[in-house]
Amino acid sequence: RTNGLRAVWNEGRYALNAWLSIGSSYSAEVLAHLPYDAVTVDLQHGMFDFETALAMLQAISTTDAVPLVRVPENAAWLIQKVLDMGAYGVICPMIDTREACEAFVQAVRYPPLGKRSFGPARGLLYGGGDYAARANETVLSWAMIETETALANLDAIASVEGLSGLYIGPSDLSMTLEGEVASPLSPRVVREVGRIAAVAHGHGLRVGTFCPDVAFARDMVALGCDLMTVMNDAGLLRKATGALMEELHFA
Ligand code: 3PY
Ligand code: MG
Repeated sequence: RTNGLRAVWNEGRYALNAWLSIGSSYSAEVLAHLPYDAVTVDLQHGMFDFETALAMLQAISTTDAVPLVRVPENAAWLIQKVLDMGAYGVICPMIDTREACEAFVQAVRYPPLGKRSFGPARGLLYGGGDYAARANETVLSWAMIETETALANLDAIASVEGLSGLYIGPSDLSMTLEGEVASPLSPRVVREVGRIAAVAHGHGLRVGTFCPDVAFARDMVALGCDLMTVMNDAGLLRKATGALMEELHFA
């Protein structure tokens, strides 16, 4: 199976990505049935375990949405496990240096490019018989840029061979640059986000980002962002329910 995100980009569109922080295969299935191009299972801040993540990935693959996973940290065993579960892309938080990025890419890629161990389990069921032969080209690797150190090492990180994209974490960028998560994001953070996008595209990488609100998402479209995550499942539930309560004059 090819990676549907590449087809989206070849059409000149940006991809819309859903973000799952709620550990439920049903809620994963509900969002995956909306016209999202990709759905990400968040094992960093999502409060659930591997078994639940597996069920969520199975639910996502009842649709054409591309299954992605954000791992809790840059550790080869974690990265390989979610790939074996059938993730077609890994988003790795807090990549600060070229060395960290190299270790990340090595965990995602089979030899000779990397050091991933063979045992693709559900990867084969999802990807098909030629999964392993094609994994190095189908599976996406996203390094999250969300610290001041990463901003200083941007070019070195972006030049790692086998990396697919930079994924921006505006909340942690705000924490690192401003000491708080301001809403809307400060001009300094917005400026750095623009710089990350330019460096990524300059290196032939894709740009992904989390968008806390629609206004920021519009700015990101203008910057040529390739993968946009606008709010997460919990935020959307809260927003829709709040809007309903207001409509009912209940609030
Ligand atoms: C951040 O904004 O820091 C994120 O990690 C978003 O997912
Ligand atoms: Mg973050």
